[in-house]
Amino acid sequence: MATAAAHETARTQAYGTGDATDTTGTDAYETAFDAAVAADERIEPRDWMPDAYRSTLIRQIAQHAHSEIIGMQPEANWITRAPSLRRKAILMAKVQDEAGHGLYLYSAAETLGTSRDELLDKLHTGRQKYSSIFNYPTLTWADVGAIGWLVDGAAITNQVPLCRCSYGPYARAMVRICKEESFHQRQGYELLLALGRGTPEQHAMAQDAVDRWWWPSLMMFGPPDDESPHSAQSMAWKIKRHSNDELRQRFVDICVPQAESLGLTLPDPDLRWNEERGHHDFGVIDWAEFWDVLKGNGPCNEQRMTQRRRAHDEGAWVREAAAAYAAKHSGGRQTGETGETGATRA
Ligand code: FAQ
Repeated sequence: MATAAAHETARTQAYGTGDATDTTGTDAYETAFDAAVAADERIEPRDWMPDAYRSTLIRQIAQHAHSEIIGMQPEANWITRAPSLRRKAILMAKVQDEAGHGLYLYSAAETLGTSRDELLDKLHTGRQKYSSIFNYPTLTWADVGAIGWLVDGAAITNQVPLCRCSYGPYARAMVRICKEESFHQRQGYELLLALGRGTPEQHAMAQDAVDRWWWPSLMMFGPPDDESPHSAQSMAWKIKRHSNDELRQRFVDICVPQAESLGLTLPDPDLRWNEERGHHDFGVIDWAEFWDVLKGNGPCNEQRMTQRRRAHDEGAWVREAAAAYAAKHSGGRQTGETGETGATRA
């Protein structure tokens, strides 16, 4: 672990030269980068960083952003069929929040020298992924509750440590995202609680949703540690703070008492408290299913991508209008304050 003083010296030597193109200083740059990571400081967009650090971040942040916008689809499926005005308003707000998360994350990725257009193109052409979880269907209203409780719950467990990610823009985006995800998790829990305490049919519907979403939620954390090619390096760079298996275990431990309070059963006969480990043991995850979903063979992969490409094409006029508006108003900004620009901004 570098001391703060050592880090400061290395940083000044590297960044203080002011010439980022000076390749003779690469070692000093690298030393400063390593020292900043070791000292738990944030790497910022203009700081020097190894190419592989940059590309790992672009891969992870882009996949995360894509997950947020594709994740709007399964829940949006229920907006028109929400059982009350209150539930509908909540669900619409949640789905809009996911779009917002996508925007923060695409913006964070853009600070690394890529563009949103490029990232979306990679999503649409299958060169970048989105989370496996969104390839499962939402068959009943209870699925909205199960997504909130389990999927948002898993997302928070994974993402709270990302608020301490070494890359500043990603870490800062995660702070707000986690606050909103926390509200999403609670709405799902409250929805399932209402169904669980409802009629026998409603209880059965809630149980069926939990039965279908439990295992895919555990897969969200990624492959087991010994099959996770990126974890070791990402943890060394402090992009990831915990391994996939550590976070999965944390999630299971959180969910067990919550399921009991809901009066619902987690669909795993091997789930039991292990006194020695101080954690719950749980059954074997079907990793063949996980890899198959990643290959595009999940129940909804095709539907999600078709819908995404269609939405992108249908949104072309919005992007053109926004670009025309920005071009028109950038003139006002450069030449000082025009009445119209001022009024628009107010
Ligand atoms: N799905 O070596 P690792 C949400 C891939 S947001 C698909 O372990 P890494 C909010 C991985 O990319 C949910 N692919 O990789 C919401 C890699 O592929 P590659 C999204 C997966 O990056 C709620 C390969 O497997 N959250 O839910 C998955 O170190 C409700 C090897 O894996 C994030 O993205 C997967 N589940 O760790 C929205 C969080 N897991 O490049 C709407 C940020 C792994 O070798 C409604 N991301 N892969 O071909 C992360 O924390 C990490 O990227 C992990 C994977 C933990 C997902």
